[in-house]
Amino acid sequence: NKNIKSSAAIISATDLKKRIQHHLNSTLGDRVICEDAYKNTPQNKQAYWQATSLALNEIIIDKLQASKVQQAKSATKSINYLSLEYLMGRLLSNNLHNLNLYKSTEKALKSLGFDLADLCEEGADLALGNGGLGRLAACFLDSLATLDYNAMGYGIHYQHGLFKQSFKDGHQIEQPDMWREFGSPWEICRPEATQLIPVYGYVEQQAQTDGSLTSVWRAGKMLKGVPWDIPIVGYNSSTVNALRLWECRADSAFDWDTLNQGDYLQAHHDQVNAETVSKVLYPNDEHDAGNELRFIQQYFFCACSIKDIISRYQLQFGPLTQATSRNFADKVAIQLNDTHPTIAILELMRVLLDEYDFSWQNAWQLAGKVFSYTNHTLLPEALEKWSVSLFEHVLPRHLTILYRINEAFLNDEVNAMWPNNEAMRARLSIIEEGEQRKVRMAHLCVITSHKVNGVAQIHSDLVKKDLFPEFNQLWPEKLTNVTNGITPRRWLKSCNPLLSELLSKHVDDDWAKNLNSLSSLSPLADNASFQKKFMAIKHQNKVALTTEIKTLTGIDVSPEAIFDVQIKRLHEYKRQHLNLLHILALYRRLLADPDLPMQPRVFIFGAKAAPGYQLAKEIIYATNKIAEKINNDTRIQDKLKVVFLPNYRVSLAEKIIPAADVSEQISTAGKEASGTGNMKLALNGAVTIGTLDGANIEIAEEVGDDNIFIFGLTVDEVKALDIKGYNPYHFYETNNEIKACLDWLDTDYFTPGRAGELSSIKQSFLEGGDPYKVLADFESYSDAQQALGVAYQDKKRWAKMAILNTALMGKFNSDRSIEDYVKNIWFLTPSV
Ligand code: 26Q
Repeated sequence: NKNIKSSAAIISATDLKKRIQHHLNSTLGDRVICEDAYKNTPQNKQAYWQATSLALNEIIIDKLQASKVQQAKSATKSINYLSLEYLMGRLLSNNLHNLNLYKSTEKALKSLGFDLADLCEEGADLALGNGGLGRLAACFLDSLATLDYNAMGYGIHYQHGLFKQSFKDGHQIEQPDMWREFGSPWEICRPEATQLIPVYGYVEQQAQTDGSLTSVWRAGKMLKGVPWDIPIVGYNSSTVNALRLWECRADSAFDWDTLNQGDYLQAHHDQVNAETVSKVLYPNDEHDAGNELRFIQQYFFCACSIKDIISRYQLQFGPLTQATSRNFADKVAIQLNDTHPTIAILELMRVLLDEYDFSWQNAWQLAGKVFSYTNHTLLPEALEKWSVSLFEHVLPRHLTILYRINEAFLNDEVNAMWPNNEAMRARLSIIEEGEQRKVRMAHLCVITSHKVNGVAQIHSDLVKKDLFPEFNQLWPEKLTNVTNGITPRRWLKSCNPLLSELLSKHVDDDWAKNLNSLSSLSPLADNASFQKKFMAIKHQNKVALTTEIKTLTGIDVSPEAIFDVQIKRLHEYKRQHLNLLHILALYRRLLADPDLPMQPRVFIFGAKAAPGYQLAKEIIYATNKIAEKINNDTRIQDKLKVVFLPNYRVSLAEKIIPAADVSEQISTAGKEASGTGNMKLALNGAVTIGTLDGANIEIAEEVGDDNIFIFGLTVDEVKALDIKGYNPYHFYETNNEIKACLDWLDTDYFTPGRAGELSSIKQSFLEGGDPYKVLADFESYSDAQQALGVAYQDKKRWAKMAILNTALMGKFNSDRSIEDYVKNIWFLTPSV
């Protein structure tokens, strides 16, 4: 094993150079213009990026094969992670770091006249996800390979990932993401693992010889799933796993021969129809979009993955039968990343019953052993419900299985605990009765899974107490917590090379693996010379971001200012508009007193709004308009700047995070399940201003109250306020600053000649009832901001806080999260 591990390390710069040149000349068909004048054209840089990636992927694929052999030999249990989303970002730099080939590749490229860091910028982000949930999946894949676990990620090979964002006169414009218009050097197509997926049609009752009836599904249409594998390279480990993404195509044999005989053009239309299934990622997060295509996406990918899991199992361990089903459960675990892949449960049941002749009892028992489910949200609008009629239309056989699961659950388990309790049956049923009957996907997940976890302690507590109290009564051991984490490889080692180098000088251990070892820096937090070095690096990163800001927006900012960062999807519950309201207040204070003593501040936003989320788009527009006014107002002497960076994504996060002084984590308490940006920013030495919500609570526990700025209502206070009846007008009428700032939004001050354009935000606070308690938390937030500004001016105090934040983030290594899953939910052993 040691040999596999070190094989990459011994590849020299000279060797790498040869490999890169080979791909330039052969694979890419000599696409490069060699004359010096053309050397650094975009076209050439793209070609060199591609050749470098191809050369690297060749090395990676060798390791992938070796890992497969090793995993087969060790016969270890595998984890199959099912997720509709993976936010992988760029792969080149990360893969080089994880293989310990960054330095030699840098050298190889230098001798060819190129800068590696510069070339890394050529790669498109793999943006096959919306936000937190998708990025978490990517961090988990990194950790699984790093810890030598046998893991496969399953997802959809979207032709278009999350939309690209630009601004036109302050408004968000969405453009399609073309990440693989000309292919991607990281993908391997696996035609031999293609799957055929039935869909639509009807169920027939067929009499058996013994007189019993069985259900036979006569499908109306076949889809073809073609897998593309993206290798996942562990950090300093011998394991390379795969992310397997399914592309949907028409099953030409089926459609051309049986359905469309003689109708050549219709057959082509069917092909186009099938391709829409994997065409585009739904850009809604935390909101159920509920239409047929999304439903078919979910089913298509679940069905492909379940078939693939079974066929991989059989290839290694022999036929799957009732007799061997125990072995299957010992070798296969399946994790559902939220309810999006719930149909995998029904599909496994269907396959076992209809294709492997399992009894109901055996199939149900097996499903319970293999599946577990992660809940990522408590927001009611994000809890998936699909109409029974849609289910019936698309998956008639699965619906009959679902009914049977529900019946058994209600009659056996619910009735035993709450005998003859109709209200309880209605509450816990997988079917929600009403004008339109609906399937509650989360109920099916909880009823089936052996474990259900939330993603931070407080969130998991709320899942037990508020979301599923009865399920928790039924099965007290089932609901549990696994606090999220982030990979320190991407979110420190690769994105912040200057800080990484400093840390490596002062920490003996390999901190990128054992992040807890950074705690040995704590004594240095007071050390003047270390403080100086640490803050000099922060400053250098800020200078780099200053340049980026200028390029992207044309705005001049000073690296001497506080860089205050809020980067995440745009949502009312995340309260970007609380931040904005406070900016308005600061601006007002400065206009009233231009000599107000205040450390200059740059407020930096990055956020995409779901295209159909009107208010979110208006918050973006308002921020851009207010920024325009403030940034050009000479009266306030550059004390305040506001920057909204367009097209926030993983690769932009990697530039912003190392340069952040302040991390805004200001969701209404009880609404943000965990957050993971909070961890990334703190790890890079940003100080958090935040509510007692999600993982902020655990971050505060780690760094201590002196090194974080906590404000606002607690979960219990929010609940109490709701019971008492929250009246936002109270704050509007009694707080002059709030009133003035909100009334400002009605004027044309920020939108000359077009008064009222920003009024909807004010309305959401007043007539709209301020559902996320922005006005209630405003004063407390403003006070915390004030205290933070004072703290920043004490250079030593601030440096100490920043250092301690970096030093004390060990808990939030995603390797720790994975080990929690392994010990309590998956029960894996490493394959090396
Ligand atoms: C559902 C139905 C139809 C269409 C879309 C959706 C949908 C898609 C994405 C619903 C939710 C999501 C994404 C949720 C998400 O990203 N949640 C975040 O998960 C992170 C990782 O656990 C947490 O840190 C965040 O707190 C949580 O908001």
